[in-house]
Amino acid sequence: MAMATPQGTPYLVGPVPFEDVGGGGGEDHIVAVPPPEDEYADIVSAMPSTTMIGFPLLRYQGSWLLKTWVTGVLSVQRRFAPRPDDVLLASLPKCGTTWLKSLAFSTMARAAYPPSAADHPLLRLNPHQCVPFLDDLFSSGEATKAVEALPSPRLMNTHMHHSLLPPSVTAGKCKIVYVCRDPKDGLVSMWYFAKSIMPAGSTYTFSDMFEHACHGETPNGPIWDNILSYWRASRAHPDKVLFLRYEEMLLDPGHAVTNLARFLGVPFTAAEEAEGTSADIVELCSFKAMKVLPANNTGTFTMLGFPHRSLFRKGVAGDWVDHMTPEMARRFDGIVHEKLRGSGLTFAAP
Ligand code: PAP
Repeated sequence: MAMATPQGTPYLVGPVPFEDVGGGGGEDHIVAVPPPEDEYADIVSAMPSTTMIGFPLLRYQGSWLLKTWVTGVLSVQRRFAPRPDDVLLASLPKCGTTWLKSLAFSTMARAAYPPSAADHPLLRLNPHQCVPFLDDLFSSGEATKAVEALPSPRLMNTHMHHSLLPPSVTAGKCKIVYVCRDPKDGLVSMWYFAKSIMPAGSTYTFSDMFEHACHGETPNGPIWDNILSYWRASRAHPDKVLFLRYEEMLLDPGHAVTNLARFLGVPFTAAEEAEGTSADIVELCSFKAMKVLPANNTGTFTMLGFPHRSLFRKGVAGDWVDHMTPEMARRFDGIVHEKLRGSGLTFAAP
């Protein structure tokens, strides 16, 4: 968004689509230059490892990280310099990241990009091209600079546990919005995502992935630790960490957007309410509207080589019923229930 200083010089106000201001190069911005592997080689080589769906996972500070994101996470911990007006979106993979990116971007940037405008960035760009993903980008010095050069307020996202974030972030320097989803549906979503990039002839099954998940071995898992880390932070600092639930957002997206805007310090004005701005945001970011856009149903991300359309599969709650036996669901619910015991957070009763 271009504004004018009192002297008349134009300057940018964020959030602006990352793609438009230096994250450029289309999907290729994801891997701009080789990662600084040498710098972290000793730390990385000491990390315990496993493999899930053919992807190497490394254990770091209590979390399982996709090997491809490890150098980025280490760089975020050492180099990310938060600004007071930064907003960090956080989630487990496959739990509502894309939707939250769309909603937060269109809410924060609505003065520059009215949600009903025919040239809204989300009509031509994938939400991931608008909001930079730190864990991957920070593995590249060039991409790190692009994030640093973004105009304030910046909007970014991470899959890291809250406990892995740099102390400057967790000390409340910036606001964090976390979206959590029934872990069973997250697993089903991950399965379809994995299938879209699995090598032909792979014998890996949903049951194999389920076993890994029961042992906490999923990207950014254990699932319960990732969720709990943000749940506790939101309870301790409700003004700094907002905890959203995907299922509640589906039930009442209008309420979710109003709540989000208020938390981010940009509540809808009476005039905006009268004009239906929040409803326009809900519509712009709805699964139905986003799924049919060329930016979302054609093309492939360089990162992990997955197709854009894999991010828009069904967008519903409860799809696990068609993929897990009642026994699997009971077992997984039981594990999660035990891990969350005493936290005040619950999913389905086991
Ligand atoms: P990511 O972590 O790789 O970015 P993420 O966006 O968190 O993925 O998860 C994708 C899920 O969000 C998909 O769920 P499904 O497989 O169960 O269908 C996808 O359909 C859902 N999703 C994406 N956009 C929306 C949206 N606008 N509204 C509701 N759900 C959405």
